[in-house]
Amino acid sequence: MTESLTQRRTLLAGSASFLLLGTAGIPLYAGAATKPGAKSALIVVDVQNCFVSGGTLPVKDGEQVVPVINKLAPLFANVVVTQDWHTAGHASFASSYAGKKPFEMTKLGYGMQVLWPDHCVQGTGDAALHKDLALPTAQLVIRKGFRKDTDSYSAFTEADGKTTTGLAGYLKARAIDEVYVCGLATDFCVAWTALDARKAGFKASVIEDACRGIDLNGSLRAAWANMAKAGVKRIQSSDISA
Ligand code: VGL
Ligand code: ZN
Repeated sequence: MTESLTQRRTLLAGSASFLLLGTAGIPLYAGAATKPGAKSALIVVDVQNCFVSGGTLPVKDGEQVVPVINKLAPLFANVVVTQDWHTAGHASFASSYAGKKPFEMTKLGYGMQVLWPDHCVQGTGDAALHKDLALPTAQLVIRKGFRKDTDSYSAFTEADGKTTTGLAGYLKARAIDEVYVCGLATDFCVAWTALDARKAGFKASVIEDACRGIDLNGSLRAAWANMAKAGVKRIQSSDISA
């Protein structure tokens, strides 16, 4: 056997877990199987009408997460659901500012804010959970972004960086130390939730195929990089077993 072939064999053996490739040759599977336990919670982020086709801030293919999440949820003893839940005239809406358009930025008291189309207004059908989302075992619904002057992508901490939603306290009081995050959108509410979970001391994984992203000016790539740096695991729904 030539030396280069030996080296190649060794290399291949060393990367056995990366051999399942997607259509673009991108690894589909790079993690070990994981089994959620009594201390694990699934956090289902913002699977609401506003973020799917026909909604006010549709995420491309957003509705495709629904069957994936419905299949995952029974594998978890603890399930938490979130809803983006804004007031009318919310500070994150472009329509609240003269001369501002959706997807532009503005500076608010707590820092830079992306301005969005009006979306997920409290009590509207647009803010309701997707009708096919089937989470009969979910135990808590966290609503966020309900203060007119403050956005909240994260399910843990509002955009001012200090006001808590109470979620970390709830999970800790229930001895949960690990969260699996899925839903919409990967690069905003899912990523901010996973990053804040790490800050609050939880182990955190994001289930990639149970999420879809908005991808505004490279935000999806940046979100995955930030999450990797913070120790958030990037996994697939097929990595999770009962
Ligand atoms: C979200 C933008 C604005 C999200 C919420 O759920 O990711 N994105 N509000
Ligand atoms: Zn919002």
